[in-house]
Amino acid sequence: MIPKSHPRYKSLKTRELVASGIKNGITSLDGLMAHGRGEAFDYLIGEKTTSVAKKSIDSAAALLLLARNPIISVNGNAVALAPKELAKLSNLLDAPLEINIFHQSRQREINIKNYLIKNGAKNVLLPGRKHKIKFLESNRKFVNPHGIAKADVVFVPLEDGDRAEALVKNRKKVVTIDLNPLSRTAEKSTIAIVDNITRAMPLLISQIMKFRKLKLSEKQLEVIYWHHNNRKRLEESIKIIRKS
Ligand code: PTJ
Repeated sequence: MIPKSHPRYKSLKTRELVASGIKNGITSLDGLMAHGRGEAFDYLIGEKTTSVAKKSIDSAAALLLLARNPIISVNGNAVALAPKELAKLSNLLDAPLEINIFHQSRQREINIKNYLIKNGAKNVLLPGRKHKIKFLESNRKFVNPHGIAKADVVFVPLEDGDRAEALVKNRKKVVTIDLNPLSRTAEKSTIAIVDNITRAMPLLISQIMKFRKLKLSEKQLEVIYWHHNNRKRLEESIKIIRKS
């Protein structure tokens, strides 16, 4: 048991989630390394949601509300770290969750699906084996014809750069959460939220709820979205790291 008084309590509890994900057949072993990489960048941004990330969350909320066919693409790390929040976002937007993993395993896809349903998800899609997106060779090319294939906006936390780039080339708008502002995912995405998925997801959900409550028009949402300059936000995040 990790004592609450431990100075790195939060970080160690988050690690535990990834480790449990592996034990439960949700997360790949490689996911541990991806998590370690994320931890290093989290340390550098001060382990808190920066003002820059908050602005990107606003833009992402606006874009997701503007989407005609939004989809939430999930992998083994994202689901281990934020299962309830991913389910909540899916139900809130009426957007399916589509499982899309890099390290191929049908059994893991099924485990992820069951885990999301257990955490409140109502609409979970598995990738098809016939439908593919263009410009991608890995297992991530397989998509569901009712999900990513027809989506205009793909929300995909903790992505790999190849796929973010391929999705954009397939004319999708891509929203990601990635702690590394230097990653190709962050660079290629339409909107990159440089934050930990565990902190950004609740904020994104509450921002969407706030915009809904305010009954913002499409025009007003478009203004918020068009205000986003991904390159500038990444540069601002890098500045924060330099200062720290
Ligand atoms: O379940 P699978 O098979 O699809 O595998 C998933 C992983 C994440 C292992 C796979 O997509 C992968 O190898 O990813 P990468 O290329 O290592 O990229 C992971 C990115 O996520 C890195 O840029 C990390 O900085 C970032 N990251 C890691 N943990 C977090 C994070 N970003 C936000 N929150 C985190 N907790």
